[in-house]
Order: sequence, then structure tokens, then C-alpha cells
Amino acid sequence: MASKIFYLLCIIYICLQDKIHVRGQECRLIGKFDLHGFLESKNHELIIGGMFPFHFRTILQNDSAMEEPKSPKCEGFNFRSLRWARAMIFAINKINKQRDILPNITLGYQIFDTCFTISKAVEGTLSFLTGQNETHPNFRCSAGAPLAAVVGAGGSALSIATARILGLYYFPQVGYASSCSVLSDKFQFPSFLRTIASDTTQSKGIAALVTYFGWTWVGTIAADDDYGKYGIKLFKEEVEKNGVCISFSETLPRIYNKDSIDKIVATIRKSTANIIVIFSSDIDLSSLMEALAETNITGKTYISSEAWTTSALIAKPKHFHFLGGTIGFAVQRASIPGFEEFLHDIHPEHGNDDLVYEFWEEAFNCTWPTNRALFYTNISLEAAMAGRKRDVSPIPCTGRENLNTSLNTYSDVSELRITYNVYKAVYTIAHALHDLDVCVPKHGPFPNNECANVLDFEPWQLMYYLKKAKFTSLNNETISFDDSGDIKGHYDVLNWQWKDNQTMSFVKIGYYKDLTSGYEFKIDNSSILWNTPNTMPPRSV
Ligand code: TCR
Repeated sequence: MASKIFYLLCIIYICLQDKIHVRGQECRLIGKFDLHGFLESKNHELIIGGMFPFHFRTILQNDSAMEEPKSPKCEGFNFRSLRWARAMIFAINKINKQRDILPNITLGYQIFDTCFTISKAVEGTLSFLTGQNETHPNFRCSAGAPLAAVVGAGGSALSIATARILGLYYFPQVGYASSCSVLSDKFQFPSFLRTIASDTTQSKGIAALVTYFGWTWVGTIAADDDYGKYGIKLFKEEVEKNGVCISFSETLPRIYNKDSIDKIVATIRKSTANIIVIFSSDIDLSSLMEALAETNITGKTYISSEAWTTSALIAKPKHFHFLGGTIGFAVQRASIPGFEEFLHDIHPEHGNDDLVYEFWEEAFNCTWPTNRALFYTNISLEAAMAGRKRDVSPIPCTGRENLNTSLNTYSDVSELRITYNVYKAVYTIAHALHDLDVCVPKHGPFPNNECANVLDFEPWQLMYYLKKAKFTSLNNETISFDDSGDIKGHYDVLNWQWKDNQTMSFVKIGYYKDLTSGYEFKIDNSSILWNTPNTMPPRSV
């Protein structure tokens, strides 16, 4: 008891001071984090952390060496990822209502913005571990509920960075979009699991597709990150076994650079390869697509990796003339009952979350009179109005704008794929917590047959149950993890077909699926639309 009180006092002390004493040593505060853009629940007993890229990039600050370093602000609102985060909240609410999972526990959430950058994701992770904005390694200060596990962090590069830190504590992390093959390595990432398959399967699948159509001369383009580079590397290793030759291998620039983009466009133009395989997120790919839209290059068929296959950022009408006919891999889709209504049930004035204010301004192109959203980008209203950093609409928001009239990626529920992975990640954690909770005393898995306490357990104890988690999800799908924390790969193969020049539809033309030994691959040739002059399959030899 005395030690508990001492511990509590220490924590209160740590949380209030710029200087603290830990076991007789003086410790100084060396930095503060500036985490904006988070969504948080109230009244919960256990928290699940989440990391999502609500913004596309960070803004470079003038970094004078004379000033205290500041955490960068973020810009470029990402509607799609707000949908992902709302899927996490939706799943948590649903579990809280369900009587068969954790009936006596209310789950909550704390969600951070990664701004699609490693440094922000690392900042968020340290805050999760320490429960506050000023980080004190190895202590978690929080007056609230314990943190059970983290969902995230989005792209592989971010998950790799955060999993290295969380792994030090064996702290459970469940990824929903990080598919890079290196994350299967449990020596490096001992506490990482994911509800998306490793790209080993996808790269083999794309190789099988290329071989199936007899294409032996292909170009490749990779994003300059772990996802792009490993994905293309595995693809090349696989196709080269079948005698396919690589015409060119280009890498997309990390930060927009016109010269590099022009060089890639010139390479595509010069090459006689008609098949181009691109492994990249949609965000990294968009500037190349914008540039290609300005050219007259047609007659190429693009093969898309899962991250851009159904992206609204790429499948825009002005890209249809050269991207129609694209063939891509996509993870399994589900329709989530009740989710669409939940997405529509969002209003800035209901929750007071700054992120939701910003969402509203972006969706309706209006500005709240109080201009809450500028809080994010740290610019004055005048500067914003002058159009220097972020366009601010002169039209004030009334709060009566109607979401049904704003067509954006946030409320589009036609392609719930990564969204469904987020849902599955939350359920995985809830099922593991439930299994931990229903442990029969004296028959538990831990030393002396002990059980863990669901409101006060160690991270490794939850890891034990996570690895063994097995449950049935939507569409009767069984979810379980192998020794690497991976699920089996199962992809739809989609073909981009445009309808009346207005919309692109993603038509399923086959699938590729991992089996216990080998794989299953089916393509229905007759349903493919080719973007070639004679509508016949392209040749690339
Ligand atoms: N794995 C990518 C990131 C990513 C993604 C996506 C991003 C995937 N799918 C869909 C946006 C939308 C697959 C990675 O980096 O591992």
C-alpha cells in the first residue's frame, strides 16, 4: 500500500515539474511534445491507442538553432484516414455494447495523428508509453485508464520505427496497413502483429500475374520507403526466376521534386516496356500521376500495388485516359453494418475535437467563425487568408452543412478494405483482452499457473493472448496469426474500368490467395477492359 502511494506521489510530482528526482538523481526536462490532432474518449477503463495519418505531411519550421526546437505542424487533410480512425471508434463502441466480449469493461481510445511522417509517429509512441506530452522513459504517468495496446502506425516506415520502440517493452502493436515483409521478423519486432498480409504474398501474386499474361519486359517504379523498395525487390526476385527482364527501375522522390518526376516521365516515354509495376502509397505517387496527365503517353498498362489500387487520389477523371485498364491487387473488402450511419453521425459541435472542426472546414470549404482548425497549422488567419499556407474559405460554416451533399472519400463506404483491417485490429485486441479476462484462477498460463488481471496486466501478458487470438469476423472470415504475427494473404485482383467518363469502377477480375502450401490464382480474361487501341491484351516482350 505504502509503495503504491509513493508511486502515485512520484507520478504526480513527475507530471508537474520541469525538474524531477528519480532515485536520488536530478533529471531535467529536455523537451516537450506538441501532439495535436487527437481523438479521445471519456469514461473508459482500458484504452486502445491508435495512430493514423490525418495529414499528408509536416510543415518545415524555420529551424533557427537559437530557438527551442518545436514539433512541426501538419497540413493536407486526409479524409480517408479519418474514415479509418472512425472505424476504430466504431469497433470500440460496438464491442462496448456487445455482451459476449469484455462484458464488464468499457474500452476507450486515444488516437494520434502521424502526419504520414516517422518523427510524428515516434513522438506519438513515446507519448503512449509515458501517457503524457513530456516523456519520461520507463514511466507511464496517467491519471486515467491503462493503455492496453496500440493500433497502427499506418505505413510500414512508421510502423517499423514505432515497433522498434514498443518492442523494447514488448508492448503490443497491431498494424492495419503496414505490409512490408521485414515486419515479420520477430527478432526485430517482437510485439508487432498485423491484420494485413506481408507483401511477400502480393509480390509473388504480381509476379504470377505478369507471368500469366506472358509479359517478359516490364518497368518498375517504387516509392522511396520500406514498402516500395522491399515490394519491388521481392517482385523482381520472383519474376526474374521466370525469365522476365526489367526494362527500368525508378524510385519516386520522397519530397516533391520536379526534375526527378520529369526524369521518370521521360523514362516511361522512352521505354518500350508496356507494363509498369508500381509499388507505392497513393500519396507518394500522386505527383507522378499529375505529371503523366499532362503528357500524351498512353498505351501503357499499369499494375498497382494494394496501396493505390482503389485510391480516389489517383483514380480521378483527368487520369482516366491513361490509367483505364490498370490492374491491381487489393485486400479483402467487407461491408460493415451500421458504419455508414456512424460516419454521417459526426459534427464539430458534438465532440469539440479540433480534428472534426478541421474536417468540416475541408469538407464544406467554409471557415468556422472561431477558426478552430487553424490551430493545427499554426498560422494566423491573415496569413492563411493571404493564401500563403493554407487556403481558408471566406464563407463561414454554419454547422448546418449536409454531409450527404459532400462527396468525399471520408463517407465513401464502397471500398472498405484498409478500413476493415482497422476494424479487425480492434477486434483482435478485444478478443485477446477477453481471453485474458476469462482466465480461470490457478489454471492460467503464467508462472505458478497464474492469470493476469484485465485492469492491471503487463504488456507481455496481453501479447501471449494476442498471438493466440482466433475469432470469426465479418463475412465469416476466420482471423488468426502465424508465428510471425501475420495473417494469410488473400487479394482481389481488380481492373479499372471507367463508366461514362465520370466514375472509375474497380471490377473484380480474379483473386490470388495463399494456401497452406502454394497459392491459388484465378483470372477471368473476358471481364478485363484493356486500354489498348485494339482492346486486346497488351504485349510487352
Ligand atoms: N502497405 C503500405 C501502406 C498502405 C496504404 C494502403 C496507405 C497499404 N495500403 C492504403 C494508404 C492506403 C499497404 C505500407 O507502407 O506498408
